[in-house]
Amino acid sequence: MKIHINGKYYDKDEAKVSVFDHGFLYGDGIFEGIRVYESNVFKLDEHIKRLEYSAKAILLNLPWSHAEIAEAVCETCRRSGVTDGYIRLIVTRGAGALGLSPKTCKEPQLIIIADQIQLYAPEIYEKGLKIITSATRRMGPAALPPMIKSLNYLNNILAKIEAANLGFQEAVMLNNEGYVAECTGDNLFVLQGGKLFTPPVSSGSLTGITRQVVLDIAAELGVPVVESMLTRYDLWVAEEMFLTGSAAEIIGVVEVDHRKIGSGVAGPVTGRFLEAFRARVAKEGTKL
Ligand code: PXG
Repeated sequence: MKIHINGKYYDKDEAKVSVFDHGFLYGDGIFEGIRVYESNVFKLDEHIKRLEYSAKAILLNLPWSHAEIAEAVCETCRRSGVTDGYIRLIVTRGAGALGLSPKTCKEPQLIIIADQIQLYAPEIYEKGLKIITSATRRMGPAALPPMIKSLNYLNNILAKIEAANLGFQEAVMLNNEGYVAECTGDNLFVLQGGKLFTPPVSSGSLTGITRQVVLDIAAELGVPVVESMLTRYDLWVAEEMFLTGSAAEIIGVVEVDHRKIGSGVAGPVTGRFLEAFRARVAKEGTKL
């Protein structure tokens, strides 16, 4: 494995950032989680675009062009021998003096790791996930816009811990108004009356790239999609439900807050979307 840090490649044990990096001290930074399938980096341009938007939103000037970042991602995969896996791309504010102000941080750090990820055991994709709603609300756009994929994940981590403490692997997070936003690391879809429903990004969720792929697949399959505010009730009575994310891909949900969803196994529409998704990732993407 070779890790990219600002244009240089290091062995795993040699890849280090300063303890004065504001990414470490304050969570002052942004990231992307990207997948590579059969030597194709999936939706690389979309991920870099979102990274650029995140950077703009936190007033961090990226000293690298879109093309340079794309090449660095591919080169990290090549040097790490990763043809199928997970790419973690991080941009931190860089090392500076103690204190919140980013003014003393002169050089942002671009870190790229290519490795493996398995969020859920393979059988969960057939059996489906059981999840709960967490009492921890999703941070709202007035505090920290959830569209920014920032290094501040404590909000989501607290919800994840809450779920784990109750024996569940994932949690639904509501926004401040009590509408469904998303899960801790995934967007969410429900099927009702032949239509897919998903909270709009304005509910306070990440502009998920897998979410967009699902919208594209829905158009292709002729399944209508409605982006509307959802309540917990809408989840409880859903015919099917699934989560989407670069790490989780498309995973069926079979129980929410102890209410069985559909027949209690991952539903047929979920299956069709997962199949269509797998067909896309195998052939689309930026060639290494
Ligand atoms: N919401 C949140 C809060 C996320 O963090 C998604 C939705 C799905 O977005 P994408 O663009 O991936 O479809 C995410 C992304 C991990 C991991 O290490 C988490 C994500 C992606 C990759 C890895 O747990 N979440």
